[in-house]
Amino acid sequence: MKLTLYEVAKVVGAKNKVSDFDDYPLGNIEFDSRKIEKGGLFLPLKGARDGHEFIETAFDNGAVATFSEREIKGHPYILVDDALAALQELAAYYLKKMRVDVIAVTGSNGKTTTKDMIAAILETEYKTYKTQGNYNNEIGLPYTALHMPDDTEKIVLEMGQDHMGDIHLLSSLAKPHIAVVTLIGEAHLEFFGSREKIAEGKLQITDGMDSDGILIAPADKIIDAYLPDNQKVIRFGDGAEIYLDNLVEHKDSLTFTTNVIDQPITLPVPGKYNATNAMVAAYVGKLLAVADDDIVEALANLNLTRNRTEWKKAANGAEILSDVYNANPTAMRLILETFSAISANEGGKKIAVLADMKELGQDSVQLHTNMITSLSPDALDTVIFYGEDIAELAQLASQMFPLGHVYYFKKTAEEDQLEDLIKHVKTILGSKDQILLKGSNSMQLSKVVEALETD
Ligand code: 2GN
Repeated sequence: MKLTLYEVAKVVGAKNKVSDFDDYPLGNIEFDSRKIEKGGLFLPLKGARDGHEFIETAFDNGAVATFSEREIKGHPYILVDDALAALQELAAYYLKKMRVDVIAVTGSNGKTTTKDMIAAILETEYKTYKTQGNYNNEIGLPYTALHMPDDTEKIVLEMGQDHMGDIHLLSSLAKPHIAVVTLIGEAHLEFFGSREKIAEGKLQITDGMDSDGILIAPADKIIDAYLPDNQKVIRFGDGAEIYLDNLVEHKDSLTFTTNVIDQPITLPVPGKYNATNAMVAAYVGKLLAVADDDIVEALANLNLTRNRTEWKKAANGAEILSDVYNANPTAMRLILETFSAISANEGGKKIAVLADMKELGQDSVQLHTNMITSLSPDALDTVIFYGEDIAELAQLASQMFPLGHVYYFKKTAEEDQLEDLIKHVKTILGSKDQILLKGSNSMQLSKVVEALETD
């Protein structure tokens, strides 16, 4: 990170004496004390637990300084009113200071794919960085910006929305030059009540753009009312400025032509929506002067990130919210609240499958049992637990839910009941149901997702 402690203190308006800080370069900024490395800067956030409780651990792990919302003794710190606001101010400053070109992507489905495609294309010509995992919220996006390599020229940032105004904040912070809106999704899977509201929220992606900004958006009438009048707008889809005109689907790939580029494009993945996403990504490549051959080659060799927080479809029609990437108490609490807030389908159940979060240290069992306050029998029909440290949470939940609505499957060094879990989920999962899966990557819930997707 090309920032000194003094510079950080100045940018965020430290309330303690800035001149006390040495002018040395900082290592990475982290809010998870497990990730701090030598020279790092710790950022205590209020997650499922208050990050201030972990300041000592951060210094044990090599931090040189921390942000803090209260005075602390014995370590260098930057006193601020609001650590999250400080992170956001710092990220906005850093993007500007490093003069990187920002490409922002939002949309209900396919934003991750589109982001990966754009990054793959830009990488052929520029030093490119992109959002990792699901770091697309008010914490993840500034974190991403502060983690880009020093020589980054283009940054592709995914912007997610859970509430109205989220994208406004992210766009104002990142100030994109090019913004892409993929699809406007189904209302029942989001928390905005209507597709209009979803569209309105997503179109806030232009709020931080200058007049030289370019918006790329679907030819979906629903967004017409929210289009900016001071930026260039390019629509895509049937009858729009950019479109697909010859799509051939194969089992594991597809080929298409589009008016964006003179050569046919082949993608190593199936699905028509992927062709649309690739066409949009190719257009971004053209805007940024990437050669046609490079665009075609980047798309042909695409490596997509799998198993992120995204809605998928089970073979029987059930909706799967798969989130098997991030495992920390905050992320589990957030996804449970998100899943609990959406309405069930008519005649459908809501089922949660929760597995162990790894590397939580000596407090692990406690950090799992704390999740009980995010489990409500009003919002969830059935909860299935899998792992070892999560067993006590399963016990607590079984006292709260009606009989037969809580299940526990073991995974210890001696015994692994994953296959039994898969069989059980298949027997109870109806075609109208919605199912959430969440746990550490190493718990292999992705196998459950795959099993449900394939039959
Ligand atoms: O949802 S997130 O994962 N998010 C990241 C940004 O992009 C979008 C997704 C997320 C994670 C968010 Cl939004 C916010 C936070 Cl604050 C976090 C997060 O990392 N939360 C974490 C904890 C909480 N609450 S990480 C973490 C690790 N920690 C336990 C609590 C916790 C491990 C730990 C355990 C014991 C000790 C120290 C650390 C210990 N120290 N014990 N004794 N001394």
